[in-house]
Amino acid sequence: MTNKPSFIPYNGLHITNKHGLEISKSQYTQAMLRRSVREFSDKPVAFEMVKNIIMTAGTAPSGAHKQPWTFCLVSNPDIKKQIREAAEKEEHESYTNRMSENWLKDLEPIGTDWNKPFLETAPYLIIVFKRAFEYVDGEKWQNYYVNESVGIACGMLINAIHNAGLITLTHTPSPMNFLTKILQRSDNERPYLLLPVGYAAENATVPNLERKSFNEVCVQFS
Ligand code: IYR
Repeated sequence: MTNKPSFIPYNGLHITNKHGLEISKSQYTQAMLRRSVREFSDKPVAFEMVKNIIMTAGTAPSGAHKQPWTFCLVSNPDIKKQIREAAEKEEHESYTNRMSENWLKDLEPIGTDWNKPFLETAPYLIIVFKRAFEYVDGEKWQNYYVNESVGIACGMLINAIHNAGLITLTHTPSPMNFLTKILQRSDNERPYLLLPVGYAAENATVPNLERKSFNEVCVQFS
């Protein structure tokens, strides 16, 4: 590995203004159709499709280009079952004792509870781990902006899942240390997010939510 900068010509997309405007509109239209869906079909998903999706997420920018992420891809039914059982145990405790009254009230319109059947129904679970540091010749070497880097990669992952016609939701059992144990991760990796991936169940429903308008999310300084 060299530390000297080595630059090559930038070879991005070459798109005209007009076409760029059309593309941005159709991307927005497509993004508006993305929803967190909790009812999964057990219809199989091609491994190649999930592989492409994960590799797309891995193109995310990261602090000092350290790419501080590991995507654990689980399709093994025994491991999915172990994850479901452990997640539901934590979630049951959270919904019963840990979450505030306000928090539970905020979740009412979304209709979630401690039951997580999708952890077994979805053909794939992607468990994203952030890599806090690397071992280099047995020594700890810190990574940088790990939360930002992994957060961006997860956003790209979710978009890629949606663009391939699949569904997901961001499942955040808390605490999620059990994933380190079940997936036998090293101490430089910390669980970050769990994403079930698959097709929507027939007649799946989603909460009737509205998204903020442009003026609610953007303050312009022209
Ligand atoms: N982690 C729990 C609770 C939960 C919390 C929020 I904030 C949500 O937007 C949805 C769920 C769960 O996954 O059910």
